[in-house]
Amino acid sequence: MWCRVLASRTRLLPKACWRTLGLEHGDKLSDALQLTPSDRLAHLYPLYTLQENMTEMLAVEAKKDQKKLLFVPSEAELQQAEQLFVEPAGSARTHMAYVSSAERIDHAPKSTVPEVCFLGRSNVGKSSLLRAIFSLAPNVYVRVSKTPGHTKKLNFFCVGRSFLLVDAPGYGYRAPIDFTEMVSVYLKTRQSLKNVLLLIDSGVGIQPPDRAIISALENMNVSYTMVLTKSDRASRRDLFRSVLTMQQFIKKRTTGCFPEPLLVSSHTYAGISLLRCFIAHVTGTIWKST
Ligand SMILES: Nc1nc2c(ncn2[C@@H]2O[C@H](COP(=O)(O)OP(=O)(O)OP(=O)(O)O)[C@@H](O)[C@H]2O)c(=O)[nH]1
Ligand SMILES: [Mg+2]
Repeated sequence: MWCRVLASRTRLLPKACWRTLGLEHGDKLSDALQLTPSDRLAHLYPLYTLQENMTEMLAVEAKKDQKKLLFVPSEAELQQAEQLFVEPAGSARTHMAYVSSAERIDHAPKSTVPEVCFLGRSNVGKSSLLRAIFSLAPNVYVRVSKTPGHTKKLNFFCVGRSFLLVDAPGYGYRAPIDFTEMVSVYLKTRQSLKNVLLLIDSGVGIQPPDRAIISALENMNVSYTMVLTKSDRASRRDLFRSVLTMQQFIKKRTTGCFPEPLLVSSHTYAGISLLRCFIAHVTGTIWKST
């Protein structure tokens, strides 16, 4: 009962509630498909639902900025992407795994497959997001910590032979001393890097260190995508404000940024299926038909 009240209020289910509802994890698409249509929509396409429900709150000016969402794959496409992140039954070799860590680019694994890097301020939730993405592969362990500055190296993870995902150290507070050298050389020279997911805390918004990284990415002509994290912590009103501010920032201040932010929670798994599909899309592993 508590879960249902909470769900109808926030439309985002806390992780613990999945079990109470008789669902196993909450990170699987099949679990989300058992939710009521509106909860399912909120879980799978958080930005879409947020925009739909908040239209009345918008001032006329802001309404002009409302546009049709660009990345809305079908549930079948979400399912296809999810399969990439599941260990195939009976497979002799490990499909998904931690590969290695690098302090310098010459320690990085060979760049033979497309790659996506998770970048953002210390504590924004990079490692947690990778952990949520790999939640269907129990053999992959991604370290998460409450202490900012926990990740010190570039950590590489493979998803079959399809692509690599890279967990980067955070910038800003307690960043590694050699952060700029390590990460900027990586961003400049890594041929296989297809997209940087730039994580921004949805309750905090873009901060001065983020602006510095955004201008570096723009100068280096690196394609990147804004990902608003920790959506479970902010109210719907604040989330909506963050999304709107972000959309306006992307439109006015960027050229290399994907024109639509993604909204995720690594705790409730809201938006995780969509993010998996986005990664599969930018790495060219599956093609979105719509
Ligand atoms: N409520 C909530 N907390 C989160 C979420 N994602 C991460 N956190 C918390 O934020 C803290 C930092 O998470 P990490 O994933 O280690 O952050 P990071 O960006 O990898 O941090 P560094 O490696 O230090 O740069 C941890 O206490 C997480 O539990 C989320 O979606 N919701
Ligand atoms: Mg980390």
